Amino acid sequence: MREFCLTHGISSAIHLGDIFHSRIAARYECFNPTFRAFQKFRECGITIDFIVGNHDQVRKNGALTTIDIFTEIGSVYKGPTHLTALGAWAVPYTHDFALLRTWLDAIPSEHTVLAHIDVIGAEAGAGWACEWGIELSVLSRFKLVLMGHYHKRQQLLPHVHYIGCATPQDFTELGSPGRFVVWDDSTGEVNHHTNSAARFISWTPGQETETLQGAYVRVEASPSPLLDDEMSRSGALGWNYNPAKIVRTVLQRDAGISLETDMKQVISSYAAVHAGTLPVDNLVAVGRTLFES
Ligand SMILES: [Mn+2]
Repeated sequence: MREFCLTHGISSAIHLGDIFHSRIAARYECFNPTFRAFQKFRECGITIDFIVGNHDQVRKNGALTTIDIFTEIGSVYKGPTHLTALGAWAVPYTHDFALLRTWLDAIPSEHTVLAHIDVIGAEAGAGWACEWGIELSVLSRFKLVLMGHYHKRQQLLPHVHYIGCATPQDFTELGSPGRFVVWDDSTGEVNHHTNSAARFISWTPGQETETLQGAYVRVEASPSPLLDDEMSRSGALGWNYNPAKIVRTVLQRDAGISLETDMKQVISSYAAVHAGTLPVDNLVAVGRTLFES
């Protein structure tokens, strides 16, 4: 994304929250390259600012965050903040939805809102709609709303978007590429872009192997050393064998293991592998130039 900003003359980037998954601590092998990646924005003359997400908050009141040290690089928005140069407001996460409502009600209608918030009825995880947060109708009066938080790209209204996460985290994001958004703050135009972050894909023996390079792969087959070799040769970052079938096998052997628990183990093992890369989420670039996808 930094390269994209440089080649397209974009001077400002804003992270919409949830840089790391852990609320308490980030592993150094994860933190250091992530911090470095953001530092490079500044070194290239691009401002980079951060809106605090729920995963960035160590406690519910949001006073302490895992990204406090990012203030060395850019602004870290822990409360609603008017970004006067952009005519936009930064709105961080809060668990207190009554407070969130007062924050939003104080923002004039002609403004753009960049936020990390729950919207009732939006798709929070794969296939389940959020039952808490604010009503979508609260957002309809704004000029434009770009939100982080939920990983799936969603357009709730013509001008209200969850932009989609920049780094897919697990197999619930099967086939989905990492994303960012370019918002032209002079025309209001929004363009969605995909990036080169590792994808989670499904693969069946006999299919082309080019897509395996740099991907996390769910192999739709029974485990085999031959397929292990094929995954290694093809450059897959990690793989597993049709987890649903494995779960059924385990259940037959030991009725005490629940399907839910086993699936969580399968998914979290990939999340752990993936944590060694750059789990940056929800980036939005802000510029005065229009681009083609
Ligand atoms: Mn979040």
